[in-house]
Amino acid sequence: MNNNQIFIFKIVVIGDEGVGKTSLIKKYTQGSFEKDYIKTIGAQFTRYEKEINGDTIKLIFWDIAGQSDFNFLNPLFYKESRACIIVYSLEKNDLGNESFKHIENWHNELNKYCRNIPVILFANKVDLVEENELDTTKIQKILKKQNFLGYYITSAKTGQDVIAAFNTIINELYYKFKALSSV
Ligand code: G3D
Ligand code: MG
Repeated sequence: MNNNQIFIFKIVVIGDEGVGKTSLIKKYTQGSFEKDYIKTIGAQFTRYEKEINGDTIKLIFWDIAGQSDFNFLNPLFYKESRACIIVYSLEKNDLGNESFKHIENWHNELNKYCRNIPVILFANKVDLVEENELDTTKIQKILKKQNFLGYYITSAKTGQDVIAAFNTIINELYYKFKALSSV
């Protein structure tokens, strides 16, 4: 099999303002990234490259710059996304509660523009709560209902599970497109 292939994946990172989207991308890309901002769409994108089995994976993470809710995102934001990360915050306050409630809204919005792309859920800011007191049945329920690929409990602050979480969705894409490219 040819192992010098290049794959380019656009991944959109969505969720309420303040849940940690930008911090998570920053943590994952560890400073070795290229960042840019598209004013007309209100989005920023971060380029990052990694290697899997000798293949080059060029990643472009899109996230919303500043305030934007699920009703006001430009369709161009979602265009040709290969995967989606929905982030909410575990904080026990309005931001945390609202961001969990809005997961479905974000997912519905995504589905208007991207059909059948893998979606993974990040429950972020775990450093602010007692992890052993977390009610994961609530997460399991939404996972099943929305048919998400899976979920990770993360902290952009401590770095907990951030790399594993991103790698799961990236590996999913890589093995899918690698298989397609070799038929
Ligand atoms: P957004 O891009 O989703 O809007 P940001 O969110 O990445 O800008 O994060 C919003 C605030 O939450 C930031 O604080 C950031 O430092 C903080 N934050 C993000 N992730 C975590 C986390 O996992 N744990 C903790 N404790 N804080 C987090 P400021 O104060 O800079 O606004
Ligand atoms: Mg941000």
